[in-house]
Amino acid sequence: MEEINLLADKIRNGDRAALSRGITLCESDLALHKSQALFLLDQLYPFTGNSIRIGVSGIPGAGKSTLIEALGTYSIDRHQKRVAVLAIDPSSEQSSGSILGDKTRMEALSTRQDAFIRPSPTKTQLGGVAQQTQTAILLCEAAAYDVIIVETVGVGQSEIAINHMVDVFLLLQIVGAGDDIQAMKRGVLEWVDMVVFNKADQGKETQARVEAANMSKALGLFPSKYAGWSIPVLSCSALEKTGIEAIWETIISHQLHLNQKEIFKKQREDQLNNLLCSLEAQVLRVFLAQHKKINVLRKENQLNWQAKEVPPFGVLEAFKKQLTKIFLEEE
Ligand SMILES: Nc1nc2c(ncn2[C@@H]2O[C@H](COP(=O)(O)OP(=O)(O)OP(=O)(O)O)[C@@H](O)[C@H]2O)c(=O)[nH]1
Ligand SMILES: [Mg+2]
Repeated sequence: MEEINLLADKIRNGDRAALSRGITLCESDLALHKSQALFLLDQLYPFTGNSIRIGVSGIPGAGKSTLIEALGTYSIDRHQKRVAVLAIDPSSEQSSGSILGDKTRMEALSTRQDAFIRPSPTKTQLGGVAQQTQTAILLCEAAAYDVIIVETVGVGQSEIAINHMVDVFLLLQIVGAGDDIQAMKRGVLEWVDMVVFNKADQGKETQARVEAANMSKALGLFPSKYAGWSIPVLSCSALEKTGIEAIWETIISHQLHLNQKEIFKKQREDQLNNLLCSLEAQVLRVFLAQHKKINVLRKENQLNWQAKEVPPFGVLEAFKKQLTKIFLEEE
């Protein structure tokens, strides 16, 4: 594991190529890489946790990437932050294609020395993109990025995943699109910490303020995620970079709120626990897939129902009993 120690040192020293290699290692399905990735994570774990983890969600074309670029550039220029951008693309779970794909290039931000941009992981057999994004967050923190922004397309499942890995979850709406109703219907608001109406430009500034005020009123009827936090609704133009400072300040006051209410520590523990459970399930799957006796049983069961000697679903019930027997014998 000497080379992994070296990789960990390089990541901590801000070597971007090493950080990319580390993230790729954590995305790999190879057994050797899996062990190396866990070792790497343990080397880096003491240096994680010192960032603001921000999730940005919204329908395709809402302007998520444009906003992340504006917010990232702002936090580098005005607050001397180092910014990492990651993406969760739920479509890559099903195919190796990616709907975020090239659109996550963020040209202006990507040229900055203090920014690191990583596109969505592609499909893997074991982990899933949520788990891979969580390990990428940890690696970026160890590399001293202090603002980590995760972009995801709003399609339900990915919003739940993102909610389990960030401190603040920002829902991006488009002025005039009537999304407020849509979002409420989908139950997304249960996860949201702040809402921003984007594209408040080209004569739509007033409309944006009206829609934000209306949504704010409607949100007052919803119970908020944390006691004492009423969901702020803002407006901005990611393109013209207006309203960015207010978004940043809201993120900071949300962070303060979590700290004051002592929610922050618990939430971070839950995030880690969530990741460990997902990695543990992966270890179990690999273990079971390689277990000789279990594999013999599975083959037998399959042959039996294919020969119509037993009903296919009843086989599973019998399988459960057979497994219990195997593990009792092994104890
Ligand atoms: N007028 C206006 N257009 C914007 C604004 N922000 C983004 N756009 C435009 O909206 C389009 C989509 O922007 P993106 O930032 O790629 O949107 P996205 O939400 O990341 O899209 P996906 O990654 O495909 O889900 C682009 O043509 C942007 O130029 C804005 O504030 N005002
Ligand atoms: Mg995008």
